[in-house]
Amino acid sequence: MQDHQPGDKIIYGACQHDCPDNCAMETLVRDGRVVSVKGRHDHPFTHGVLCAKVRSFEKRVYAPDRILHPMRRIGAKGEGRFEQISWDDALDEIRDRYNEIIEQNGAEAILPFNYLGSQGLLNGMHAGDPFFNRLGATVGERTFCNSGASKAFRMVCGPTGGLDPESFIHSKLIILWGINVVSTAMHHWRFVKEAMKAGAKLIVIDPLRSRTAARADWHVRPQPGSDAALALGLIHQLIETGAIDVDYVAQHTLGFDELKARAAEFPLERTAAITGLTPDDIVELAKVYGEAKQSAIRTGVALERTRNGPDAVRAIACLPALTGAWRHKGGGYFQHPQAHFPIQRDRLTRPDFVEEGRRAINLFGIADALDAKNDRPIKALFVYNANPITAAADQERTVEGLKRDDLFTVVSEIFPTDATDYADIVLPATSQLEQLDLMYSWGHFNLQLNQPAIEPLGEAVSNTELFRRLSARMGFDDADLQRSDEALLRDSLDWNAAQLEGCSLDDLRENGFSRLMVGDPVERLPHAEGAFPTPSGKCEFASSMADTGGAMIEVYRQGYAGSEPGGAVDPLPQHRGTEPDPRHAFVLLSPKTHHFLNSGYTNLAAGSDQQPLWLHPDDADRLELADGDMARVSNDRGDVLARVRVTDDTLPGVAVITHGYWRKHVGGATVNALVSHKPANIGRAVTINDTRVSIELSSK
Ligand SMILES: Nc1nc2c(c(=O)[nH]1)N[C@H]1C(S)=C(S)[C@@H](COP(=O)(O)OP(=O)(O)OC[C@H]3O[C@@H](n4cnc5c(=O)[nH]c(N)nc54)[C@H](O)[C@@H]3O)O[C@H]1N2
Ligand SMILES: Nc1nc2c(c(=O)[nH]1)N[C@H]1C(S)=C(S)[C@@H](COP(=O)(O)OP(=O)(O)OC[C@H]3O[C@@H](n4cnc5c(=O)[nH]c(N)nc54)[C@H](O)[C@@H]3O)O[C@H]1N2
Ligand SMILES: [Mo]
Repeated sequence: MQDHQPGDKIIYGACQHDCPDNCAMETLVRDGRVVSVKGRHDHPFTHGVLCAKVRSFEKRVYAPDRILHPMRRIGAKGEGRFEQISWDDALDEIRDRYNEIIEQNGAEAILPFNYLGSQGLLNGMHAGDPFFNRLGATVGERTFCNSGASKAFRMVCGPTGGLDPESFIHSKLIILWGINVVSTAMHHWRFVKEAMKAGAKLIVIDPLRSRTAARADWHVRPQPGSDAALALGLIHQLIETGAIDVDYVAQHTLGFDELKARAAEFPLERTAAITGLTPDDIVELAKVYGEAKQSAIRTGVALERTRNGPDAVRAIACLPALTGAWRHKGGGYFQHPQAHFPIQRDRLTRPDFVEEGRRAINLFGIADALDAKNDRPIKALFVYNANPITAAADQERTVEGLKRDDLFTVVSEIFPTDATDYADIVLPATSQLEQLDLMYSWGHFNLQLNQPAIEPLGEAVSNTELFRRLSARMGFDDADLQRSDEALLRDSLDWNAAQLEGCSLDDLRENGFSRLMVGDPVERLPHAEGAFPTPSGKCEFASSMADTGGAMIEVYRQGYAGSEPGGAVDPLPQHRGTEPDPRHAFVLLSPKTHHFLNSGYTNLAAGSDQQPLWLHPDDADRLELADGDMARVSNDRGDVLARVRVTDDTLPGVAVITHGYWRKHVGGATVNALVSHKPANIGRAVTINDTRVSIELSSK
């Protein structure tokens, strides 16, 4: 324990990172400096524990490589050489260049690239939306994460938070499906462990032996992208063996006969052939799931990342309604609780500034937009809360685009990333300890206020302040563009919503967090009596939202998760097969790295100068590659050098390079040089886990 001294202050906050857990933090401040950052023990979900990354958050805040002043490029693009300039000069230059571009090419030649570097309601994804919408910029469509899975889930169950992650303690069977909870949602693990201590069985369904899979009672290892077939095969077995809750199905579901017919296309042998599992495994899995009525399923974002991914989520979402698991404590499915947070996205984004027909560009495919050969290439790129080089597809083409002399790039950042190296102007951003924010969570049902613990370092500004400054400099007079952080706090949620009964900003200032009024985490049975928030009020096995690909759920033009109608999709889940590519022997997965947060912390973590390549021993033998060899991993899009780790943590034919490494650390391309922008049919989700590659010994 840190000794407290007179004058010390404890400030309540909440982690900003793009992670479901959204930890409650307390910062000890002495003489205006952070002494330590700890987890709050009284938080019902995160319980005083911070992850390995955030435990030393003060090191991140005071890191020597923090960007603290505005800078102008003096070297070539990519070199990363800058001179310090004043905020005034930086804002003037941006205004002048934007006005020039608007005059010559139109405002749609300007594109914001942003995502969830901060996931605060103030400083996160929407911080710049009103500014860019007012400017007339192209709308950046952000489908990096969960946009397919959340729509798929909603097409079946509607916008419901589903099973409370805290009520997993009551489960007798827990299935963690395509999620590595121990690394990516570690605070949920405590609840899973508690259930296991009380006798629950844990099944992990994952091609890889992740940290979570290694702790399972049973690790089921299907081929990547085969989960829709597996879930449909399970549905077929459940129906065939009479393991379904006939009464629940009759009262609370829609389209059982159609689902039954679809599932009949997945008899044992076919399901086994597609998934690589044995028929016995599939029979056993259906038996265990059918028998355990108190069965909880959680899926990760990873499950959506193939062309079959969203349909896998749809098929899985049918399971707890078929067995009637929703009737029982600890029974059901947890996908995403966001629907319960009464976020007023229209107030945050001002979609009314966007006229009909405004261009929208999917940011995962930014390489196309930056391509000089594009009919209407982007002339100005504004990056904040994101890193287009590490997050998006087609890294080499993205980098080529960023080198264009006629592209004016501004990057607002905390650290000198690969992306800042290509900026014309770099702007310094505050860390979470230097800013006010309101945090929702995508892993539990608590709202949290993050209060600033210290003054901004150097000349860093929060994203809200950044866009106030830019709006003023552009001469925009709409009052919303000058909203104070306090006004934004009030606007960001519907404070009169039932979920916020008894919760006010004053309470949050005092206590830091408040659980949403969505029922007791232990007693709560959200769908015991059906009551699904779908058009039919039922769990829709055959979705009534299929004619718009689920897009009707997100009709607002907020550049969020695919706002254009998605086009009709099959009302029922289907396994749509994989596209064979005979030229490349390996499927490449790029899951999260335990010690990074996407591409964050990479500069602070040891050993981030080499990307690991996991290879199964059979493949390593065949390719004559040994542990520690440098391998060249390649396809049409690029080449990546990575250090071989021979391990049966992966399957034969499945190679792995974990996500988040920086080009400048590894001295070349990172994994996104190999992935393509090929959106899935639902939510235009990314399909990065369909990537195919060849592997050979590198001469380097
Ligand atoms: N430590 C850490 N935590 C993080 C992050 C981080 O970078 N680092 N990132 C945060 C973010 S933005 C997100 S979206 C979440 C993601 O959280 P997760 O979805 O848990 O993330 P991943 O590690 O990408 O994937 C989890 C597992 O899915 C498996 N998988 C991949 N493809 C398939 C498939 O087709 N079928 C099945 N059954 N399994 C598959 C992978 O092998 C992997 O072990 O994590 C958040 N938390
Ligand atoms: N191959 C592969 N590609 C992937 C994924 C994968 O697993 N594999 N995951 C996908 C997923 S799930 C996601 S969510 C995306 C993540 O993509 P991004 O959201 O782009 O995530 P990061 O790469 O971490 O970049 C966030 C940047 O924001 C900066 N930042 C943080 N807070 C602030 C702030 O308050 N202000 C400003 N101005 N900047 C800030 C951080 O320093 C960091 O450099 O990547 C996607 N791409
Ligand atoms: Mo994500």
